Amino acid sequence: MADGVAYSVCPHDCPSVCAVEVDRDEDGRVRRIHGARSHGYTAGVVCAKVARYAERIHHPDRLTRPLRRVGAKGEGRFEPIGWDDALDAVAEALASTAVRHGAEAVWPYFYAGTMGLVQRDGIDRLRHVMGYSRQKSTICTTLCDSGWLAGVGAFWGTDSREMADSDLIVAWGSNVVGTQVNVMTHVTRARRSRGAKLVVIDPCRNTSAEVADIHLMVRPGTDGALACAVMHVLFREGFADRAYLAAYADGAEALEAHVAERTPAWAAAITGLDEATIIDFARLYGRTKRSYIRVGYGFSRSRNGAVNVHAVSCLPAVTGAWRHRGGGALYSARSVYQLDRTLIHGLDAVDRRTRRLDMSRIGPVLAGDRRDLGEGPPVHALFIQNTNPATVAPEAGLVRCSLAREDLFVCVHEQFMTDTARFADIVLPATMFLEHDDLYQSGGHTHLQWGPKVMEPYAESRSNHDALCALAQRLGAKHPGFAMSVRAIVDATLLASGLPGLAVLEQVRWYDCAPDFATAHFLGGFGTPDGRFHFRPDWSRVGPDHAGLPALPDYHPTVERADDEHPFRLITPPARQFLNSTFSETPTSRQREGRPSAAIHPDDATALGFAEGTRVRLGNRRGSVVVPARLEPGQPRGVVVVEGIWPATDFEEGLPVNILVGADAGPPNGGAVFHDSAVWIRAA
Ligand SMILES: Nc1nc2c(c(=O)[nH]1)N[C@H]1C(S)=C(S)[C@@H](COP(=O)(O)OP(=O)(O)OC[C@H]3O[C@@H](n4cnc5c(=O)[nH]c(N)nc54)[C@H](O)[C@@H]3O)O[C@H]1N2
Ligand SMILES: Nc1nc2c(c(=O)[nH]1)N[C@H]1C(S)=C(S)[C@@H](COP(=O)(O)OP(=O)(O)OC[C@H]3O[C@@H](n4cnc5c(=O)[nH]c(N)nc54)[C@H](O)[C@@H]3O)O[C@H]1N2
Ligand code: SF4
Ligand SMILES: [Mo]
Repeated sequence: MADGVAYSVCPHDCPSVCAVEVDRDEDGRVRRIHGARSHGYTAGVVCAKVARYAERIHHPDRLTRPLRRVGAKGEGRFEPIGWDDALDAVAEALASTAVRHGAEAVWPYFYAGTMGLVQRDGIDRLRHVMGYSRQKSTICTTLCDSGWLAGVGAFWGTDSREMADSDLIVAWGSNVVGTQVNVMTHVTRARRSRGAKLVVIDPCRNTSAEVADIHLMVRPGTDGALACAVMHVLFREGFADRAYLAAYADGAEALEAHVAERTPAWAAAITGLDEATIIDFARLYGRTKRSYIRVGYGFSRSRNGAVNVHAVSCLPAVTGAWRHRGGGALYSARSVYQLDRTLIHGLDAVDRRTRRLDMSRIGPVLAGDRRDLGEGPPVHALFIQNTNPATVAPEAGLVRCSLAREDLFVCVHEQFMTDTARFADIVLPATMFLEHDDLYQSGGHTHLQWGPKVMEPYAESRSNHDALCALAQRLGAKHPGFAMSVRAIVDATLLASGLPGLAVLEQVRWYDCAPDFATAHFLGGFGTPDGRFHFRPDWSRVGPDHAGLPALPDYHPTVERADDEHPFRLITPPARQFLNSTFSETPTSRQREGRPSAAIHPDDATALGFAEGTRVRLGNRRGSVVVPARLEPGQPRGVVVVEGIWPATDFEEGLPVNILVGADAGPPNGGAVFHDSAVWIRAA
């Protein structure tokens, strides 16, 4: 393969899905990764951790060979074996589990370690052909999806590049500087050319809040109250666009009467913001036609998250901001692609009667909770790709004891010896994105991109697709996708989707699938059945667990509330130098992040007798962790923040922060509640 610059796509689980240029040395080793300048959204920028990708792809601890467990489960002692022996052992374990307990006792478990469609979702093809348990993939987007679907009804919105034409950009519950840095490129353009304002709505004074013009430091889980009070002011002070409401929305009169009671004073008591701050923000939002809300995930990760997201999605419908260039909102653009995913996922082989297991509830599922298993068998075999549940899943304490069950077979296909891989019976080494082909879509922009293999696989690593095909052959799983290369699957998928094939995509690198202005702004109607924005959602269309959800946007007080025993609310946002649990192995990211800590308001710390660096124990009925305290004036009192999904091994007692997070499925359709835990704090 040629030296010099190679073109690809960042595969990590991030809305930006950057087009990248890989600078390699004469030996073909990665020197540095740059953002593609000619890509309208990437615009030459990638985050620092991916720029330093040499540290990850050439890391001395990368897995090189398949491994078989020789120590106790979770102990991390393995011996090398050959690929054939490893695949035989996995196939034998899956087949014998299916014979003894039924095919549903096998759970292929995956998420978005790579966002490449073939390498990420091909595991579904094996699942469906074999009749293994299906997966409800709730760990990230489901709560936000539910809230957005309730009112808007479709997954697209104002083009992210239109932020450059906005006068007011609101990053709502999203740490954009840390989690999707490219947003800032477009915010900066708007600031330079139009003097646009950036508002950040977040309990933490994080880097995004630092660079914002206005930071609204809400208490976690209270965004529904803030949104209602903003709407109160919008109606009261004449900022509601009544012509727009009449033409495009349903339930506006009921909403107006309802929010008349939701005053700024009412919201101030709930959110912790001043009444005047709420009114000022509402007026700024109301008088700015070109107002753009970038809807983040952070404020959805609570038990009332779907209600909060719906409440926020009502704002541009009240002001009619959708009508204006640079106005409206974006949560995710993922439905603009309209790809035919049959071949990738093996949708022609699905039996919809097969049970679906909720991935965020992997702890209760593996522990045999009947609410999850239904009438079906316990799970006796896991085949894991692209995710690290021992660290990242809720109720991680239960996940970890369950992964150690003697009657559970675990295979983990990974790039590193993660916390989860340590629990495996068989570990398989995986390629990284530059070592395999794939097709990428994005939530943060509208480009469908081709990311080719530009280097040979490291050591004995194999791609997810290759491992699945080899396993399918041993299991007798028949499907055309298992006999095709990734290139052939991508070509067939593009053609089946009515797009030019791979030969063309390869030349142009990306197709921009952006809808026209009127479609993007829902000027031909919203995605709901009647084409109107719904202030009064039919939650029963969104998910089964809808009983008790409020009829109109509201503060829905179902969070895990602080009480005398658990006086603090814990939030656990991602770290800038990590990508979920990834990059926690690279030296510079580790050095820049330091170590896990608990950010506490200085007044709370004083009341508890803590100083900077005091070792504290955070706990609740699910368990406890020990971390140093960090005094942080830029967050509300009564809130504690543990940033970064650090590996268990970085905590004093070897248990990750998610042991404190509940595995409750957020209504109405499930979803993990990472920012919704009540804890006590004591000196360790
Ligand atoms: N406390 C707390 N917990 C959280 C969150 C939070 O905010 N706070 N966020 C949650 C969210 S939103 C998410 S999405 C999850 C994500 O959590 P994870 O799913 O664990 O996310 P990643 O770290 O992106 O990727 C997981 C693994 O995929 C591997 N991988 C990458 N590419 C490939 C490949 O091509 N093949 C194979 N076989 N493996 C590959 C990586 O090495 C990595 O170990 O975490 C959730 N957990
Ligand atoms: N650097 C980096 N980038 C990432 C990731 C990463 O781990 N590191 N993870 C990737 C993944 S998988 C995802 S899903 C996205 C997530 O990216 P975001 O959309 O940014 O979502 P979160 O990171 O969950 O939370 C964002 C912010 O929400 C705040 N927050 C918590 N609770 C509330 C609340 O009740 N109300 C409000 N208003 N704010 C609240 C948190 O303090 C945090 O600053 O980022 C992706 N990008
Ligand atoms: S992690 Fe996100 S911001 Fe960083 S290069 Fe990848 S897609 Fe771009
Ligand atoms: Mo995520």
